[in-house]
Amino acid sequence: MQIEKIKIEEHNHSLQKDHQRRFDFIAADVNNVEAIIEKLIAFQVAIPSWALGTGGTRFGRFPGGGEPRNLEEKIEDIGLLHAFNQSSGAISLHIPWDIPENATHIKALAAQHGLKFDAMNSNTFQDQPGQQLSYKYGSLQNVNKAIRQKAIEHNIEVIKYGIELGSESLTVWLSDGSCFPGQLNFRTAFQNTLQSLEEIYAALPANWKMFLEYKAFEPNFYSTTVGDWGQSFTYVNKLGPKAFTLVDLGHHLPNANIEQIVSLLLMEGKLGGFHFNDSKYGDDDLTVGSIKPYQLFLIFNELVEGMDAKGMNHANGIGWMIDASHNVKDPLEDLLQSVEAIMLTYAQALLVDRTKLQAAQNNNDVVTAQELLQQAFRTDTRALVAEARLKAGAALNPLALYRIEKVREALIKQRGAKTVATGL
Ligand code: LRH
Ligand code: MN
Repeated sequence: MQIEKIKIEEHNHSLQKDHQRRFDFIAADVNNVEAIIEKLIAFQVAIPSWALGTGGTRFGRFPGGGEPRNLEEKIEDIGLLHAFNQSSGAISLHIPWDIPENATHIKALAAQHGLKFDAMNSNTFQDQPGQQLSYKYGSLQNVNKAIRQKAIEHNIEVIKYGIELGSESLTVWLSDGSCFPGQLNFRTAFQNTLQSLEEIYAALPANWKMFLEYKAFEPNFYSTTVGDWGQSFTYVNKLGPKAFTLVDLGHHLPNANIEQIVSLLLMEGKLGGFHFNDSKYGDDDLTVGSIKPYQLFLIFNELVEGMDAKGMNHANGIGWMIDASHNVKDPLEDLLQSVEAIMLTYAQALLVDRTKLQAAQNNNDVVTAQELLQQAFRTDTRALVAEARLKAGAALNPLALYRIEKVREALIKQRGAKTVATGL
């Protein structure tokens, strides 16, 4: 399904007057509004290929209908999102859930929808049908060298798919760890994992990056071999200049200060990418900004401050990706909401008066420093983000237009009510 340009123009025309009033109101208080709009237009968030279906939990899955049945339809769905907001211009594939049988065809189809291929994701956390060398006790950490070798070869195969598609990065998330004390020798697990990652690292093309994603727990519930930022940071420093740490917001222990982690990884030049989502308890993979919007703002505040301090380009200095799953909402509506939350929060972080903040910090003027951040967080940036969409040829209100155009109904009519997408 595609959305015609005329539908977007008619929608924008119907909302233009209201939008202009709101935009003029906020623009009056923002001194570099054009520069901010340009940054918002350039900022693209990669959509995970595994989050286009109604995911589930071990307790149940409730497909909502019209889910993509293959990689082509997944690319169409992400193309649709991008047509609505012009901020979702990349797709992140997960192998083997989304093997591009005909890479040339898939690459051309994505280009038709204005999509690039962001990080490729390997999968050594599931055994494939008939797999003899099981990952039950881990993959790159496994005490069995043949199993480690199998996992290394899988990652190198994923890099090959990525090269064919024009991707330039590999995300490695390992479920490896242990469920009980005594089950694992932590040092041996670390050394096996490092040696295995070194073989994968050696297979990276010169212009590629490796993102090592950490996670505190699940599916292992006593230890995880890449369990926190410190462990990931240790690995990527030992691996070399093409290895970076990936921060998935849902992979932290309760009350972790993620914005401080982000600030230090950026300072060390080892922050490679993000998996944006939100959570209240564990790795809940909920809609971005739906539970802890102020934490998301504080993270973007550190990102803008840290990237400017290093002269990094906001749009392509770091891998911006969503990693969410949808149990009760339409996946496309949920992804539209997540992209919107990311754009609104990035805009708020761009509004922070950094000169005044630095002065307040240097004078230990805690109240002024706090007020400067909260002033930006309490600024309604919806009209700024909408103006960026308008200028980029997208919809002023993507979610409203998605509903008006009855997109899900059309997808159910086209694909059926019982289709189930590969992925989580
Ligand atoms: C692990 C994770 C990882 C993906 C998977 C789908 O929890 O965040 O990024 O491979 O979700
Ligand atoms: Mn993730």
